[in-house]
Amino acid sequence: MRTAGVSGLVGLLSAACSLALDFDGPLLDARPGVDSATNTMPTIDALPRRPDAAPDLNEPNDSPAASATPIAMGSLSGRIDPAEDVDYFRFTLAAPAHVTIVLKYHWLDGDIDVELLDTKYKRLTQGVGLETDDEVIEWDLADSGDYFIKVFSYQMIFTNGYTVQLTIL
Ligand SMILES: [Ca+2]
Ligand SMILES: [Ca+2]
Repeated sequence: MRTAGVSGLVGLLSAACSLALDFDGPLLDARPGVDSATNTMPTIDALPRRPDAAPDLNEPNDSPAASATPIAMGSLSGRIDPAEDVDYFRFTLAAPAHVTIVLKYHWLDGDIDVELLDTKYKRLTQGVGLETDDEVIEWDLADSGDYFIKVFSYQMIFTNGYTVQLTIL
């Protein structure tokens, strides 16, 4: 009985392990540039970089309080480069509004993400999709004041260009 019980337990554990180690499905955390066999990243210099990348005319915009780029209804283009770069945009509401923020970029060139921050720089929501070209945020803002859009690269390891589009309704 005791031997059979242990054997049964081993069987259960084996079944659990084989489930946990099933790599046939899609990789949930696949990222551009990641070697799926070793799960390692190439060096930043080896990552794809557009040779014709234009400089980011909105720089410096690394601080929400001191240097955020003003944005109104419409679009602005920017670039995360170097990978540690963070870009802040500021828009002002005079009354409650429904805002839509679309971050347009090519995911295969480098994964970048977007966040919406409130008047005190606290994150309200984020767009951090995997393996998609664009991030979309929709949010209802109840108070007037200055709000902030933060654009940055996943784990600060990618460079990429983007367009951020703001709609206020
Ligand atoms: Ca930038
Ligand atoms: Ca910046």
